[in-house]
Amino acid sequence: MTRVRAIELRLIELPLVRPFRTSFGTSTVKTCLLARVETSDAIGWGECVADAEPGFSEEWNEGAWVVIRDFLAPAIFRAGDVSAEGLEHVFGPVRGHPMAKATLVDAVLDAELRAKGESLAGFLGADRDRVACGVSLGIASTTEQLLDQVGEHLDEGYLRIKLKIEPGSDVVPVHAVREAHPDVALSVDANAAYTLADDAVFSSLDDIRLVMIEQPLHHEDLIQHAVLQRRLRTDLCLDESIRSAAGAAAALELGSCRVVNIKQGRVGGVLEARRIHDLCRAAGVPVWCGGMLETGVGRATNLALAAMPGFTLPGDTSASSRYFPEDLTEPFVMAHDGSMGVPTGPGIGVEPLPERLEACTIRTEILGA
Ligand code: NPG
Repeated sequence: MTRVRAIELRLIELPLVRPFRTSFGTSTVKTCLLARVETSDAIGWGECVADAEPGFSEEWNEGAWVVIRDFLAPAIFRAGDVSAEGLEHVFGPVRGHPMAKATLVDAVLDAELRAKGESLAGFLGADRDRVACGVSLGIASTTEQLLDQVGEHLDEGYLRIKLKIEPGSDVVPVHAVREAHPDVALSVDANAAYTLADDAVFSSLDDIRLVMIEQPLHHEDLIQHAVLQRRLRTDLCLDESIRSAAGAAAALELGSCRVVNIKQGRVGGVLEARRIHDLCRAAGVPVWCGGMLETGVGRATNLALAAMPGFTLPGDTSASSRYFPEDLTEPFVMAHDGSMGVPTGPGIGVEPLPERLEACTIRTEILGA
């Protein structure tokens, strides 16, 4: 148990190397919340995966800020001595907001592990020190540009290419990539842009030998995903639909997917992510580590998770250079074999570089007991 003395919240902004377009919008900068918790024993860092707008989920930066400031942080201070494991109970009266909760769960866990000198990967039971990396490419303006980008990333060594799709930009570009690279591990991510009425699109995609089709339908449509999964040979993967271990259990029971994208920041933090990993592993369902364009802080957290035994598919754990001209931490570099080292230091094993942190900070607020 430890006492949280203060929580420093920052809104930070980092330019992206290129705009990232999904079926729900285009980002040119990464803006996110970063929490630095100071406990009686150590400092810990947590990154919130919410975005500037509530497009991917209902949560967004300004909302997460208020939820943390007015509800989650006061609950921690009122509780007195806390542990990362116990925060689920402390946060019980606040419904939902898994991204805001993850920020603090991860930060308190980071502080606990730093105090003990234990790495997050070790704590989670990681069985490898390098993980296989894929890359997620945004919707391109032309198929030619997309093919260039795919070629560039394959040359760098990425082991799986994920293409964002939306109605009107799906079968043609994906087919072109498959023709150019017959043997590449290729997947698509629709970010919930389709309905069951898009049968023609799905049956064409089903012929392209994709590793998976990610989140084709609305995030609440578990039953409809199950209907679609029964129609397709290709595995469906759920992302936005899975917000907790209970949700993952429901999806598996219903047959809504055969693969799960685990983003710890989407499900309330690494402890809930571990529960999802455990239940998928017990069910023989492969999982992989998703990404939300995290800075080095969130990336370090994701890499530790991705080193757990059930993570059998390459994740969206790309190199810092794929996202930012300059990261917030020392950059994460991918080797030419498509693998990236998992941090080994205490906690998440990295910290923001002080000068970078100051340069990227838009706003700071210190919350105290
Ligand atoms: O490599 O971190 C990454 C990006 C992976 O495609 C990716 N993320 O829907 O999974 C997603 C998508 C995303 C990114 C969604 C940012 C919302 C915000």
